[in-house]
Amino acid sequence: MHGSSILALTDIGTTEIEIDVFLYRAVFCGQRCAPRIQCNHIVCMQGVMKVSVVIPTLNEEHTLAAIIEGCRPYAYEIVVVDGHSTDATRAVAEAAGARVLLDNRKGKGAALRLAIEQVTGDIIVFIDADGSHDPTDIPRLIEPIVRGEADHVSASRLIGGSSELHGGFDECFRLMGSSFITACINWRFKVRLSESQNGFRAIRTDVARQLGLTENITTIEQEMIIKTLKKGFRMAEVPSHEHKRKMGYSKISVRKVWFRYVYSLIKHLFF
Ligand SMILES: Nc1nc2c(ncn2[C@@H]2O[C@H](COP(=O)(O)OP(=O)(O)OP(=O)(O)O)[C@@H](O)[C@H]2O)c(=O)[nH]1
Ligand SMILES: [Mg+2]
Repeated sequence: MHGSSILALTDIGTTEIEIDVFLYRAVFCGQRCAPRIQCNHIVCMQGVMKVSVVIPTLNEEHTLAAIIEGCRPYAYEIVVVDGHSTDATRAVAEAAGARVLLDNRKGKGAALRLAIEQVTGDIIVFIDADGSHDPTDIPRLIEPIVRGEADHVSASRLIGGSSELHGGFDECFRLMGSSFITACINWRFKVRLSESQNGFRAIRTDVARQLGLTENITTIEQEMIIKTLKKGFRMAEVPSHEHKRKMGYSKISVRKVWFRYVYSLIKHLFF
């Protein structure tokens, strides 16, 4: 039954896709399309969907090329939004064939907001450049959107595991803070998410543009989730393992920004 339900579609635009019409499940054609960055479309019951992968970067020259390579099989376009890196990040991005945008120096949130306005795909996948997220999880991440069951899907390291979130006091504080914020969101919207801070997420482009996002820093992650729920869009989660940052340095100092998380949480939850 399964085999007979697979419909082979060729030459849709510049790509080849096979779609399981019973499961509405897109099968990516990574190897065949790998050399070309703007070739992948996903055919599903909602028509043809294009994935724009957005990678925010700030001095990530060591890990960026591998992330771009990893995302390429799933991406119609790859957009790197750079925070005026002082290393070779932009050169690496350009050499890998990504489209490069410069943010307004206000932070990762402002960078993502800029990209949301600029992408041309139907689904945006946000992924960090430090090697924490696994691009091979992209099909799983977008599947609830492709199946028409969700508008916004967050990867969860709380169900997928993390090699980064445990051990020291900093990690302990982050885990407690992030769990508290998630619990507040769950209580306010009567949902049961496991996490609210993951930088690896997929969202329909039209939905992202309707959210009216305002955060300039990493508080954008919780703002995206809260506004998705507040506006009645459908939120989903999938497990994804969080790896240790492979190279470079963390741009977040919890001690310096924790009050901005609390302020942003109260503001977006209740006002
Ligand atoms: N464009 C842009 N990207 C940024 C900025 N700050 C951080 N980033 C990128 O956003 C992603 C997440 O930043 P990280 O420093 O890894 O933050 P994090 O993953 O929450 O924290 P760690 O767990 O400590 O790594 C990385 O790809 C950064 O390069 C910024 O101001 N502008
Ligand atoms: Mg990181």
